[in-house]
Parts: sequence; C-alpha cells; structure tokens
Amino acid sequence: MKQQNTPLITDIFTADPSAHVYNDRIYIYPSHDIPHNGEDNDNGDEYQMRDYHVLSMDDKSDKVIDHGEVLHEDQVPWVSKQLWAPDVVYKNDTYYLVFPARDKDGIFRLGIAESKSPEGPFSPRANYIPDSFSIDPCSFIDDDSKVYIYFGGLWGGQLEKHKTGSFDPNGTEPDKNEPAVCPKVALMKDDMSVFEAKPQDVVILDENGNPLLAGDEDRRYFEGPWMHKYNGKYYLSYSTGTTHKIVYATSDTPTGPFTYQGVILEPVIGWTTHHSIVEYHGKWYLFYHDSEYSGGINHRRCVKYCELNYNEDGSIQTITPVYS
Ligand code: FUB
Repeated sequence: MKQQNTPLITDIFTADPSAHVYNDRIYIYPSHDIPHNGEDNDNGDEYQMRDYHVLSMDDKSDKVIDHGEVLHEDQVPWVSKQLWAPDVVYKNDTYYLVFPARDKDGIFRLGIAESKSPEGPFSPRANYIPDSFSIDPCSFIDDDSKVYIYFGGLWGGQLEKHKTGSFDPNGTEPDKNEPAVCPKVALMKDDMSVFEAKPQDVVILDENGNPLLAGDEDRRYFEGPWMHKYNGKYYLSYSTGTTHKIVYATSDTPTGPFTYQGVILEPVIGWTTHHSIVEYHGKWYLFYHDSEYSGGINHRRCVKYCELNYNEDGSIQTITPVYS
C-alpha cells in the first residue's frame, strides 16, 4: 500500500477524498484542483475544478491507479462551473456519483451521474436533484440499504444563504450566541431518483445537550460531512472551516441529534481540510488532503491517507498531521 502521509498522486492536484471499498480495492473519489494564479477569497472562487478523476489502490502494492477523467462539466447540462467535492454510493447494481456544482444561476446544487463500474466513466442526469442545494454531499448507505445524503458548506458553499428554505443571496451566519447553521440530511428514494422529503437539519449538541453556537468555531459545523458507523453508533465528522479541524459527533440514529465528541485531525497545511473514513481489511483509514506538495497554495492540494484508531470506549484518537 502507498506510504502513509504522502500524496497519492502528484501529476494532478486532488482534494476532498471520498474513499470506499469496492471489489476488494479502495476507490477514492476526489476533486481535481486546477492550478492558476488567481487570488483566494471567502467565496471559494479559487476552487475552479472542471472534472473528476477516480483513483484506486490496494494493500498488495504501492501503486495508485488514476482511472482518468470520468466526468467533465461540459457533459452536465445544468452546470455552469465548479465541480466540488463528490462522493459515490453503490446501490441497485449501480455506482452513483453525487456531486455539487453551481447551476446556471450560480447557485450550488447536487447532481447525480451513474456508472456500472466503480472506475466510471459516469453518465450525468440532465437536471440536479430537486430541492438540493449547497455543497459537499456525503452519501451513506445504512444496514437497511437506505441511502442518506448529508451535505452543506458555509461561505462559498452558500449554506447560510438557505436559512429561510430558499436561496437568499444576502443570507448570513447567525449571531455568535445563536445556534450554528446545521448541516443537512435527506433520505434518497430507493431508486435514487429524488429525495424522499425535503432536507432536514442535522443538529449537533454540546455536552450539556444544547445546540452548538455559531460563535463556537472550534466545534460548530462548517463543511465536508462524512458519516460512518462503528460498533452500532453513527459518527458524523466534518470540518470546522475557520479553525481548520476535522472533528466528530456521535448519535444512535443516522439523523441525530448528534453529540460533539472531539478532534480527529488537527489543522493541515492549507486553509481547507476535508476527509473520509473507511475500513479496509480490518483497519480503519482517514483519507484527507493538504497543500504541502504545492508549498501551501490553498487550491493546489494533494490527497493522502493515514491509519485511524479508536479507543476502547469508541472515541477516536486525535491525529496530528505528519509530513514527509
Ligand atoms: O474543494 C472545494 C471545497 O473546499 C470543498 O467543497 C470544501 O469541502 C473544501 O475542501
């Protein structure tokens, strides 16, 4: 298996890795960062991705395969720009790539593209999922085969602009002492066509049972949700954005409420941090990205991985980034 904490590949920049095990291999569905010399801003305009590649690896060799371009924005009728962090779910003998992008009005939506192979290529649907918005979809398939889509991201991801139930270009984050904006979850219909119902808030509570506050930037949700199940508990992990951590909260149900638990990954080099968690051959792994290889340029990121360990009580051991 590729050496831990080193870029999986370096001939293109990759970020936002969603890792899954299919056919005894780890498949990684990342964003594809495009180098340019534009400036960064709070709207995320520097993240100008136009296509997706699929990577895969196993623990028999150190070779990571880049399966090439599997979807390009020019193939998707509803998209104007910015193919951001995707994920994949396998159901109905089909691999569904769920991805965010701006529609023709500049509003982020979630779309679906399908393939019969985990390697793609993926064929996009003509329209985005009705009632979808914002970014960073994580598709979680539960033991009963129900598929939940968790999503949402503040600032460039526009989550705070949907507080009223529709897009408000002037929407802002709540005051510091008010409950934070929640990530969203929607159950997919079994045929993966549409959401069963409108997306719901995923509430994250503190140790006293109160919703995390908007001013609690060390713990409140910012973007990049991931869901996994361990010993019967649901673990929601996410980025805190402005404080650059990957943290997690747990619940006995997939829709919460969740209770904040702690830090999984301390800040990495680069502004964003984004991850996924996967079990492979009895070990757990964290896939993440950083900007080490580009010398700290925020929009030139590389996907890496390392092992993730649980304590006996089910808590996750905090990882401090290691550099090569
Ligand atoms: O890659 C673009 C955006 O940066 C993602 O959607 C966020 O999670 C952050 O990683």
